[in-house]
Amino acid sequence: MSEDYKSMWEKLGLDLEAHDMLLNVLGKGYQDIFLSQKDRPEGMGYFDFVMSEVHGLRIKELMDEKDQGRKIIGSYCVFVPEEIALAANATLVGLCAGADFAMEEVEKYVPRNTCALIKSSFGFKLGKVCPYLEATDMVVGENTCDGKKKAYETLKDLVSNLYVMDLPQVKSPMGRELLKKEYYRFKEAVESLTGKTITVESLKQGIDTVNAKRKAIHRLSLLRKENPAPISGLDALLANQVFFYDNPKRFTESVNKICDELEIRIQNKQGVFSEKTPRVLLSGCPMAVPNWKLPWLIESSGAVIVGEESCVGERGTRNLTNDSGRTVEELMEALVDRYFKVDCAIFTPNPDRLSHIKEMAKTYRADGVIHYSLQFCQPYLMESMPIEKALEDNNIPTLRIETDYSMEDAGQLKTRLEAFIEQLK
Ligand code: BJ8
Repeated sequence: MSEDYKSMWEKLGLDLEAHDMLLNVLGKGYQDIFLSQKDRPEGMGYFDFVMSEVHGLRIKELMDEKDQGRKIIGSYCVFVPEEIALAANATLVGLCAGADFAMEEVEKYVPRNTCALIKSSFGFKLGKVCPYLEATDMVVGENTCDGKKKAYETLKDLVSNLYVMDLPQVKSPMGRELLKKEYYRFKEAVESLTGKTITVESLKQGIDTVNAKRKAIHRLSLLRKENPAPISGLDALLANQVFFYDNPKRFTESVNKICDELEIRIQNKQGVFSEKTPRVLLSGCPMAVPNWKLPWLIESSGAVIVGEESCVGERGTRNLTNDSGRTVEELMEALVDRYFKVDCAIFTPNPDRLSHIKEMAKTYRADGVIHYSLQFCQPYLMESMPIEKALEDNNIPTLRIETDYSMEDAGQLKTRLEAFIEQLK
């Protein structure tokens, strides 16, 4: 990394030594997990570049945007509408929370038995290693699971610009009304942060930009239904992860470029795994960068992942927003409609999620489903049991995995995965 970046990180208040350590681990992990794969699409070169510059060039771009008066908003959840941020001349970035960091310090703030994702968000702040978090003008937390809601009460003392969005827990007319009120409150907060009033044109443009990103991901997903699989699950997951922090227009172009290449691969029957490779659908908690453990273990145990039923995946991207509204109010209604369909496990009851898993298993021709929950994540752990039962009743073999970010259980997981994959064969 160049000296320029060092001074940028210093200005952002990062702990340079700890940050170097993180980048080294990240670089080594990326090398071992991604770059060692065979026959990757050439278009993945773009994502390799993005990852190599994830704390460099992209942060520099964000800092340049800030110099020009644009605001940066960080988010931990797919319920935070990027369309509203873009419409008010702000950039929305996902805050990763996909690795353990400064755990001893973290456990002074949250109990040991808190999910790894929440702990990681504290670790990145306390360890001073996340330039995205430090570059933000506003960080949005959301009242989703109990862990997150309570954690934000503590995080607000560590992150001075934390804004908390309330979210419904039930898909009722009252729940929809709450979401609508919260989106209007968020719109006002963003407008007052940027000093820019959202107009019909700017909101429509924000909607179209995010829809284009989602459409590109839909195109990529549909190509994964082919056999042999034209792209690995790891590479597709990476595209879904980069979705959250790359420049939206550039991201859309890059994903479409990969799709052009994959279409040619499909015509030539060229896959990354043989036609006989068992195909699995991964379902459950979101996998934030650099949480690649489980997909890596699955694909190095002889299966290919053909879809992700996850917020870093199809749960987050599946629906588009209707952009035909002619007033700000109509467009806001369309946003509420779109986001209210997200079937996160914090909702009760949550039957749409099961239907979606079944539908995905069929569309992507999966031979089985691997349900992934982070340890101590009550919503997804609770849902995993009835989901397993319902899928098995439908003759869809299912494996339930509960894990965290450490590599301690890698050997044990691999043994279970190999046995499951053997069964799929
Ligand atoms: S819409 S899934 S991104 S809340 S893993 S912190 S649920 S205890 S992340 Fe999520 Fe929004 Fe829902 Fe999606 Fe809690 Fe579970 Fe931890 Fe989780």
